[in-house]
Amino acid sequence: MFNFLKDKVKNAISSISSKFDKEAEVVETKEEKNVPEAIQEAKEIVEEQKIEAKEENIPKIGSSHEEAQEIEKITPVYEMQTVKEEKKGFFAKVAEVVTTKKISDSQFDQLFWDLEVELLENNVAFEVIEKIKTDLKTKLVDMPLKRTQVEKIIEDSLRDSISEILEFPTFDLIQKVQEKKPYVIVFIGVNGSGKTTTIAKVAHMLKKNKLSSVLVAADTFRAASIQQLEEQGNRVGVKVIKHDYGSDPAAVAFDGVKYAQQKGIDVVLIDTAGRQHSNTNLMDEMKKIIRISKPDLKIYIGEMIAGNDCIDQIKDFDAAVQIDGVILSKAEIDEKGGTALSVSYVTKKPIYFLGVGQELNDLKLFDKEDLLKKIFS
Ligand SMILES: Nc1nc2c(ncn2[C@@H]2O[C@H](COP(=O)(O)OP(=O)(O)O)[C@@H](O)[C@H]2O)c(=O)[nH]1
Ligand SMILES: [Mg+2]
Repeated sequence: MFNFLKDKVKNAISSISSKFDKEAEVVETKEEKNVPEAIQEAKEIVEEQKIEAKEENIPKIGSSHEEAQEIEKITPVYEMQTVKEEKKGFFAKVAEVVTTKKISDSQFDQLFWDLEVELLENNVAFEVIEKIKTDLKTKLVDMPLKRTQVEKIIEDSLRDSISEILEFPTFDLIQKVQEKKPYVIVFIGVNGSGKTTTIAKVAHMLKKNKLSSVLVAADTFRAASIQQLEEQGNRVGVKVIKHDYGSDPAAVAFDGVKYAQQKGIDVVLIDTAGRQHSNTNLMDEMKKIIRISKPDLKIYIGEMIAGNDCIDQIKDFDAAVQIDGVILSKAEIDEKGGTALSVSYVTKKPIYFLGVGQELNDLKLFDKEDLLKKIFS
């Protein structure tokens, strides 16, 4: 997960850098040198003149020992003279020609292509690529650069873009659920995205933080789902509220909330049936569950491996029931990682957690800094 920058994207960056070197227009600019550089240059001039002086003025004395002594004698004199004579001139002479290279807008598009392909293949959505591209353009196009700078500029720009994309307020579930009692969370998503498993992980996390919870089997669509939630409930050691298979999910949700109120349970976790946004009946049923249970938080569970599909689903569910945030499951089996960027940038929804396995502890807080470190280490 999130190692997409390590290999192929890195290669794409070096390839941009070498193409830049080959294809960019050469720009020669006069550059004023600063004082330390000027002094260094002055010393070099003195050295050159010393050599010239030796060659011109040294009397032809027989032994090399005498010759050396003679050089010793005349050198300081020459050095002083030269410095004196040239002193005024040094600073006038410090403008020197520097060769850099720059690329045009259309050249940039060509060069960026390699990186664009890699990002696309890593599930980075088109909109995100456009942002990365625009950010990078301001740093590369029409800017006179030395070849050695290019790779670093691209990497830094990419890091800044990603950091900006993943910028959302910190989320503290444990603190949040204590704002109200019972705190109601409904989990939404397509079939098999990991809703039931994630609910168990959340219940486990709450339990570890000494908060009680009840699971609600509002997925009455399949008999197996109720059973699956019960198994998870047993695994964590929390109660499951259920009705019969085929009954009204909104009624179960209502009962779950009522149960929590009566028993003083801290958090209600409502499991819902997987549905496709295109299924109007199921979407209406979802809206009913929400109207009745009045959740404090609506979390979309999406699969990291779903890539761009995940984004379209979030957009549609959000249009129907306004999602607060996202948990991306199966992050540990995703080699790419671009989905997180895409979800965050395109849907503007915060990513709360990543599901990183099937065990109860496999729920990791989504941490931007940690992620950036992993990507760019
Ligand atoms: N590897 C991996 N598998 C997961 C993760 N979360 C869920 N799963 C598996 O994905 C499958 C579907 O999960 P489930 O919770 O039943 O999805 P639901 O239909 O949305 O309720 C199950 O086999 C889970 O064990 C995860 O973070 N990593
Ligand atoms: Mg389920």
